[in-house]
Amino acid sequence: MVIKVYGPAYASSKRLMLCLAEKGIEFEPVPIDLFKGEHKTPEFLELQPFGQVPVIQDGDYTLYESRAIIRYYAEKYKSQGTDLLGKTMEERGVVEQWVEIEAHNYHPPILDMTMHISFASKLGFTQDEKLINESEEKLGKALDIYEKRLSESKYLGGEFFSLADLSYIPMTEYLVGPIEKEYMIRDRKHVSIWWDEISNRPSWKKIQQL
Ligand SMILES: N[C@@H](CCC(=O)N[C@@H](CS)C(=O)NCC(=O)O)C(=O)O
Repeated sequence: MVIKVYGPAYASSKRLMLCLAEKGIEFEPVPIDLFKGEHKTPEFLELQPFGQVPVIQDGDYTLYESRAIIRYYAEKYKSQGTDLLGKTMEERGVVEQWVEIEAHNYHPPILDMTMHISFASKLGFTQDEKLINESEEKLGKALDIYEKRLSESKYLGGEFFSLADLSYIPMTEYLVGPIEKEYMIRDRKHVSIWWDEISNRPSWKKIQQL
């Protein structure tokens, strides 16, 4: 049975589709238009009561929260495709650490900048310059820590590509693309090399073409 991925156009959904692509798992994207409020219909709320994408349906199994979904498939298909978790419990711990850091220290400032730089006029709210500047400052501090980490190991989780790196790709794409802050990556030598490495993976090229 092919896995259905609801809301493929958005960053959090791309995170999980990237995981499926690395694992060589087939999926079917099901478009959900947030601008038309399709995530708040009674049918969608049956699937995801918080009214957010992504959601997956795998047969009669339904799951939401992109990071829960990538952990689920990385474990379920551990020996298929790219091993995204590490070989030992200790490697796994480090991978999980950087996935958590992405969720709490990286995604939120980029989301705030994206909303206020790219979507304020479309969604009808006033762009908040103060929030944009504060978010950039927060993100800069996080990136300085990544720079140090990546001067010590090739990838965030260690010497192997893992969920720790994969989980950063969709939001970094916003940063270097629509919100035009690529200098935040390029000003940091090791972060810049890491970004070139991970964003050139065939899995990401495939997701970008969807
Ligand atoms: N923690 C959730 C966040 C999901 C999320 O923020 N989804 C956004 C699109 S990327 C969304 O559905 N926004 C619409 C809304 O919150 O009303 C996850 O990782 O799955």
